[in-house]
Amino acid sequence: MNQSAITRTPTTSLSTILSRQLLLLIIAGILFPAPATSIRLPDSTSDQPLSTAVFALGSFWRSEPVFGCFNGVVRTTVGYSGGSKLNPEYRSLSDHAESVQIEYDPRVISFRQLLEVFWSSHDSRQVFGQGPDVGNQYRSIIFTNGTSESRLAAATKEREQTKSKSSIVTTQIQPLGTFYPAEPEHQKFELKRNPFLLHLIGNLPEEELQQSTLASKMNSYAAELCPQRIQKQIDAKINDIIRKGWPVLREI
Ligand code: MHO
Repeated sequence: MNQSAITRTPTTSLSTILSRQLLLLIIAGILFPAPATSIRLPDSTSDQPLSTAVFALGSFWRSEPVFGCFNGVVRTTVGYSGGSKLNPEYRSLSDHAESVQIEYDPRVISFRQLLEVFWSSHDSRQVFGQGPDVGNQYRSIIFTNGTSESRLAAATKEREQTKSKSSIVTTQIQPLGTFYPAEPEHQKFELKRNPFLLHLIGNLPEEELQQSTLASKMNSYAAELCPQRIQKQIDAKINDIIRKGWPVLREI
């Protein structure tokens, strides 16, 4: 995992592409009227058992795209965890934190690598908040499954703390209790703000969108949080699709 790849310099490519989206939608509407524009292609899911990790690192609208683009990440879901309230909801999450659940193939990406993404993607020293989002629901937490994950989490937290003694790393480490998936409008939030990209992957219905690996990646792309190399690859694919006039992106 290349950490520097995680911190991307902004590119204008996505905005250039998006400025052409209106035109494309018009062309697509002419070439592929309503039924044909919602062609749906199932993701190829592997038969291998997946592992699950859950992290809290501020607003889950952003936490989800932080992880969604990495190879080996099969699915991301936002939700609530870390508290005691049963069946929390966005407007009444009580003592829970906004969290992201990552289902991943451990042969491709490890918990250790996900931890590195976690540490490099937020400010673990801000007390109960991330940037302007302040409050208990935005606290930083690593949820663990078992002792080896707890040890690894603790070791990386210690390492983070030794980087500077002038403030405290506030990240909590706790065994994962229940993860409650959030309401649909919070899932793939960045992707849903972008009708062009939704259209490009075939206007998947909600359940398919939530299961889709491609949607997780495109959610990261929409947030411009894919590693730069992948962000550029997707730019190129989209440009190619625009040139050919075929509006469905099957894979990255
Ligand atoms: N700063 C965000 C927080 C949203 S969140 C999912 C906002 O626009 O309200 O908690």
